[in-house]
Amino acid sequence: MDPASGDRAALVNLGQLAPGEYALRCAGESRRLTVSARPWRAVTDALIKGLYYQRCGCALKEAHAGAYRHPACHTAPAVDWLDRAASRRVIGGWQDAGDYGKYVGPGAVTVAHLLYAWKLFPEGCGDALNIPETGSGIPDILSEALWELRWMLQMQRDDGAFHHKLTKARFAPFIMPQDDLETEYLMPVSHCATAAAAACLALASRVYQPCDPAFAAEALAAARRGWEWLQAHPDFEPFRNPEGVRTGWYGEQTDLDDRFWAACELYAATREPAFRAEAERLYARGQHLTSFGWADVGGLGALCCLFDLGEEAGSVLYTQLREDFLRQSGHALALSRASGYGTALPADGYVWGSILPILSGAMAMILHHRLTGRREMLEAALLQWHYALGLNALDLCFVTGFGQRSVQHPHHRPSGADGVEAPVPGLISGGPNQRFPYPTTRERLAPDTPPAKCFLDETPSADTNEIAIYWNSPAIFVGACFNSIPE
Ligand code: 9MR
Repeated sequence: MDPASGDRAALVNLGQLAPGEYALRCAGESRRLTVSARPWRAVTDALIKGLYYQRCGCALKEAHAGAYRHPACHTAPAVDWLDRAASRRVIGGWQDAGDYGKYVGPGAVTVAHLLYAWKLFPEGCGDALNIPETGSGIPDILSEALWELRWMLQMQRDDGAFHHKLTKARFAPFIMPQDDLETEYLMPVSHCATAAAAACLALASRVYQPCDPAFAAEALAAARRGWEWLQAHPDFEPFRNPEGVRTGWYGEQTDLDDRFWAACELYAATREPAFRAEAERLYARGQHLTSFGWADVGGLGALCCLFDLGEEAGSVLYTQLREDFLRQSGHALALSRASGYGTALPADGYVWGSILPILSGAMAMILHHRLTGRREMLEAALLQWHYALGLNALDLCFVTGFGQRSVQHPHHRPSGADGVEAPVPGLISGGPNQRFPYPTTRERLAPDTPPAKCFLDETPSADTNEIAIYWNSPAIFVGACFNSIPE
């Protein structure tokens, strides 16, 4: 019994199959199976390319985007929400999700997933993605991340703080990005955005040092200025949408996890003991070391300590943190074992964007395996990847453009407005959401619909079927891992 779906699930062992095409028949239904040694390259590459399709401020040319080409969008100067006389051009970045907003914290997390995917699994990330920079000598995944990083630098205010977001006052209707001409505003700064940007830019300064030293220096200087602002503003103030603003909130209860991540990355980038002391102090406040999402970034700090700094991090940030990490990541395995589909989410865990905790669990188990070699961790992590690709109660591949049954109507403005029948490929849907559905979704589902089936493959359903950059990115991390496992 699978508690989250009410399904009876069974595991069929097909034994060893030679590469080729097969049909699997059961109870009058038939599915094609492709068996190959490297089955996930194309989908992982497409997930990276999916971020290219989210690029803002530039034309997507036919040579790279095919039927999904469009002219440049969002090139007008942005106005400061708090000082309407002030405006400046802020160009680039990725559109966050199905809307055209750009948000610093979620962008920082997305970039971090890409940079760590590349650091840990370079051979798992394709380098022939047909983006404008392909063939430049810089790996495509790093070029794609730079698109966001260069935008992030422009989101910093003179005093070092980062604006929380660059959005309009309201979400656009379902129009193409180039037709979205209303004023974009630099919304107020926030503690969480500043700390996440500082962390991400410090990480980027190390990653890009060999290929773009000028950018690396600029990124580190910006990270330091962000950190100085945080030191001068120790009291956390949650971001709130100003009166009249209805775009994404990304509100948080604390910035301790963001500051922890920033202290770790700044220590890794500079080796200055003050950053380590601050990271140790923040770690002692308690961190969720297996959270890798936009709201809780403790796991990114752990990634930095365990896999970049290693034993150099010292007894607290390595030895003790490692033990803590192994214990916390054991939770994902227990959840996976309790699920009929092996999904590392409890029945009451189907939130908006349930794909995120599921893929976060996969990341935690992958890292656990890397630290200990425990095989069952990797096997359970693989089940989360399978979940994303179709081993789930909806019998649906959540990545657009892949599989025999995949999401067709994501809540994604270009997919809805471009006149092309198929959605933009390589985007992953947030998936079932039982906890905070729209009333309109609730109405369309039977009242006893089990959590793992609270999903509508319908364009208006942002609550179950939106896409987001920070859902693509953990999938890229996980895909890159499984691409690089030796046969
Ligand atoms: O991913 C966010 C999810 O965790 C929240 O529950 C939800 C409602 O506040 O918002 C999600 O983020 C959305 C953001 O606010 C605006 N852009 C689209 C995002 C994905 O749905």
